[in-house]
Amino acid sequence: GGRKQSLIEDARRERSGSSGSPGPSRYGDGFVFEEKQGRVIVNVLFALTGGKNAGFFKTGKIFETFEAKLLHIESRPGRKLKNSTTDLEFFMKCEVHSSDLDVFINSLKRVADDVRSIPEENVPWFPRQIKDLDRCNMLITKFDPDMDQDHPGYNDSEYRKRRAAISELAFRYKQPLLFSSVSSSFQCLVQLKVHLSTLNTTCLSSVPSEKTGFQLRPVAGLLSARDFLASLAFRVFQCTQYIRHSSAPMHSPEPDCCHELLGHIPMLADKEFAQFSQEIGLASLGASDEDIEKLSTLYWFTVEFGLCKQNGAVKAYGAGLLSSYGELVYALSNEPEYKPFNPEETAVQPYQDQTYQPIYFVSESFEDAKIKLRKYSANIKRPFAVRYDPFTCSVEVLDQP
Ligand code: HBI
Ligand code: NLE
Ligand code: FE
Repeated sequence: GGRKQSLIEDARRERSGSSGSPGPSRYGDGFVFEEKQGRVIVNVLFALTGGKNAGFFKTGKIFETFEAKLLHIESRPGRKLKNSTTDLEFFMKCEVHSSDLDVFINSLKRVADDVRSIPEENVPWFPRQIKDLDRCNMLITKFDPDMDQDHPGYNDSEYRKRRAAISELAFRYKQPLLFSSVSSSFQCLVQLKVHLSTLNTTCLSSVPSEKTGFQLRPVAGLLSARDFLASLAFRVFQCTQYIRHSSAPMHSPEPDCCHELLGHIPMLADKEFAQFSQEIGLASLGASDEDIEKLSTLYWFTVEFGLCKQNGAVKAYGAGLLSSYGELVYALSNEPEYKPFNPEETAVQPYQDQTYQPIYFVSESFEDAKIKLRKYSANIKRPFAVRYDPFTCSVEVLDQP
């Protein structure tokens, strides 16, 4: 798993075990598919190996024959299968006659490899237990020093090598069964051989964990908003370990350990703030893509770039401001636009993540922001409610249909 993945979140994490939509009929692989007027929506995954690129057109023929209505298609470079390397992997969401489903899948198996069919889920997968966070590893390809020519580290091969090594450590990280800040920090220090230019954030995990129970977990880079927010529900903060390029210290569009250390970690050691963060996380579990987008915008304008009144003066509390001297000065300069924090309005404010924000939202107090956010979250439509059980570090799902 891991790396720059997608293929619709790895086919919703390969349908993650027990949860799922109850349906009237059972097909092929033992999966249950939802049937509507004789048709089913199915996610088909397959791979093409050994230069068999013509295979793609053969699969197309099969879609045509079975009158499969294509709803979505994605591809990505292949990975290692048992003994061969696949050239490309495909994900196709389509609608077929339910009576054709088995033959349709079997036909695909004749022209492609590793064919799997997975029913469409009506609730997106989400982690139920803290160890499920090992699967919340979908990275976004953005601000990547290897791919983005504008990245300040693009022409610095030493920097890129170091980043790759640090990423590798984060990819291999597994949630410990019993969290111990001492042992995990020790392990990381040994693995990293204490590279002076790469401050290790895991060894600082004990700071918030002693105050609020928040844990820091190493992550290789920018995660999808869904995975990033889901971790917060478990009081786990996905923390980058690498440092920004020395040529651009005042502002970086991507998170780095300066941002985590100066911005997030002190805030997560605050009880009120930790709760605020966890509540955004809990609200995100199983939410629709639209609601995830809104929650992540709210996160952006509060946790990252929030301003707040204190004794009548406007102060910055957002981590993105605390870690960027350039933007901090700008945000408090009266030059940008300021609006009162109001979740309904803030959630749909377009934002950009390349440079300074043109607009900031100001809360009356931190308490006020928390109350407003809680009200907003309660209105997000989900067919169930969630509750976090701190004793088992798991999410209880209540009144599921
Ligand atoms: N991933 N690692 C990491 N760190 C973040 O701060 C982060 C992220 N993914 C998305 C994200 N922040 C925000 O832009 C919101 O969308 C949640
Ligand atoms: N712009 C911030 C900084 O330079 O520290 C990082 C923001 C990460 C979202
Ligand atoms: Fe951040």
